[in-house]
Amino acid sequence: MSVDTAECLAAADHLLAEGRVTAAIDLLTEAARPAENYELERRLIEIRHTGCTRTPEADAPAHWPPLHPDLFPDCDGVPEIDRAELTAEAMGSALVHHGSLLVRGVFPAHTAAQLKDDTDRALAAAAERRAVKGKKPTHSYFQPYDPPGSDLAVARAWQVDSGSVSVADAPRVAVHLMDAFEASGIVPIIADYFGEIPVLTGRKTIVRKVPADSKFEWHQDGQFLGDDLRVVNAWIPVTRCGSTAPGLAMIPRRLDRILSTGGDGQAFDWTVTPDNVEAFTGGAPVVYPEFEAGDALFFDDWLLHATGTRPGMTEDRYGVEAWFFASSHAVERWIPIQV
Ligand SMILES: O=C(O)CCC(=O)C(=O)O
Repeated sequence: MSVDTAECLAAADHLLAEGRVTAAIDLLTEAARPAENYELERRLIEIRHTGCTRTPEADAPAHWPPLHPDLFPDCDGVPEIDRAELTAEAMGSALVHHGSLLVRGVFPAHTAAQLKDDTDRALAAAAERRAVKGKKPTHSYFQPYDPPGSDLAVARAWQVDSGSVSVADAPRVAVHLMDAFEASGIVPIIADYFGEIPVLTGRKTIVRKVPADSKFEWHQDGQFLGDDLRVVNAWIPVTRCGSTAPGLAMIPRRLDRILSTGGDGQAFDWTVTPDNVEAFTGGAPVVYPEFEAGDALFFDDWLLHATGTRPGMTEDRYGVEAWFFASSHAVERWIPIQV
């Protein structure tokens, strides 16, 4: 450990002792940004988790979801706006009346390219770690994080095998992703939408490489995220998708319940059969939006969706899935982290 690293860690601890969590995060982020530094990056994850600022439940909005008029009354697909038009009202209106909101241009091209590269590095570091027998190496791009209350350990191998890494396990990726969110300006909008401080889930916020021939599995994330949720997912492909690479297949509707799951031929107990989808939605058309790198789809626990694999697709898709929770309703096992 270099002297600078030791000094930075000590300075951050000093700030934490004074209760200044955000200042400690800012200090370590500034120090970690220029070059890989495992000690600083890893400490950042710990502080973001253990020091996470939360809104007390008594101060959270009494009513959920927030009430908004339908700002997209003529839209019978997915409402779509540009980043400059994004407001908490647009988000709330689209989610509650249409199930999701597509926002163009949330991450610029250079950020998308960096996160794609980060994904490859994180997956390579995870593979490298698995191949090492005996004492495992520490690595900025992959280091399992298993705080009390988390059960990421049970999902990790499956997750990595399917091309995903949680940001809680990828300390350097977390630095880049937090910078990307800061530059995008979406966190204050999500805070406005929640009416309180948001946190990210370190476990279900992931970078992912989705193969061209991925399985198509209908699901709603509310099936497994928990009960009494106040969440929004920023689903952000960092490569173009929807035509030659799988984007997202979805029913562009606000649903009001979690559909029954399991059944013949389903790989997981949280997926919904195509017959059930058809029966429940009355045969509503499935949409497959096309995305440029850096566009975002915002949706919540109710949206019925699947990886949008279609015959003839030839390219993989890279992307970020970032689940924000209203901090008063954060769920411990999903590893809340300050954003
Ligand atoms: O990225 C994908 O292909 C699937 C995403 C998904 O299922 C989700 O965000 O819940």
